Amino acid sequence: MTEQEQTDQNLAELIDEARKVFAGPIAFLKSAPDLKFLPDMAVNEVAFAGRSNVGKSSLLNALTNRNGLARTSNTPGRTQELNFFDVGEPLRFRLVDMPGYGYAKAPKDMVRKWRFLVNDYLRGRAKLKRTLVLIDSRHGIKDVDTDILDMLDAAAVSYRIVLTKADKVKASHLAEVKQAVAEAIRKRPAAHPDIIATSSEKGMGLPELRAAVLESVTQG
Ligand SMILES: Nc1nc2c(ncn2[C@@H]2O[C@H](COP(=O)(O)OP(=O)(O)O)[C@@H](O)[C@H]2O)c(=O)[nH]1
Ligand SMILES: [Mg+2]
Repeated sequence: MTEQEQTDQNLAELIDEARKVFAGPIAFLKSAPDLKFLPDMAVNEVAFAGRSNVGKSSLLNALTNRNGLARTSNTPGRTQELNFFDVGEPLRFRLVDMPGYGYAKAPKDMVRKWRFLVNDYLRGRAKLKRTLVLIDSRHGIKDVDTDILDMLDAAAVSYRIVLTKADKVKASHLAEVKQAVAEAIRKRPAAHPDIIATSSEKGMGLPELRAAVLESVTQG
């Protein structure tokens, strides 16, 4: 087998295992409105972050094939707490749904809140292996996203960009946004270089994202 064939086979196996893990038991554990309510650090964690309305709840539901796992809503800015979900039985890892930021009616407050979150939760959480930062495929990285990426870099919190709602743009536009985002994160120290484009509506990129989540929690 060539090296490339080996790499392809490993990825295919990871994707297959990730599919099974995400099809298995996943349960809401708890909401933490405040950092003193955080659960124990029993297993590794992956956090989901992004602007309000970016499609975070939809993506969590699509990844886990569960419609009501994370509440989707058309009222942005409502989720204010950290929501923890247990994956696997026995427990393998946790997904963490973070509050949306950049809600139009209170951008300053949200950014301030995020500064606390990054510094107190994300930076101090030894079991947090990666934060997925969701970016809308139609808009690319906005100023408020840049503020969050700056905080993550400063706090040395490993993150990876996930494009959402890819079905809403033409393939040519998606390629341009991907290129622009790749360029924007190239020199960012805590950014993973690979970007995954997804659509919760059409299922695009979901097998790859499940694999990326599994990979990040499996290391160390
Ligand atoms: N076309 C399309 N719409 C989406 C997708 N993901 C989310 N949406 C829509 O975007 C809006 C916000 O989604 P939601 O998951 O509640 O965003 P959140 O605020 O980040 O949790 C809702 O109206 C969703 O139906 C997607 O992949 N494709
Ligand atoms: Mg939501």
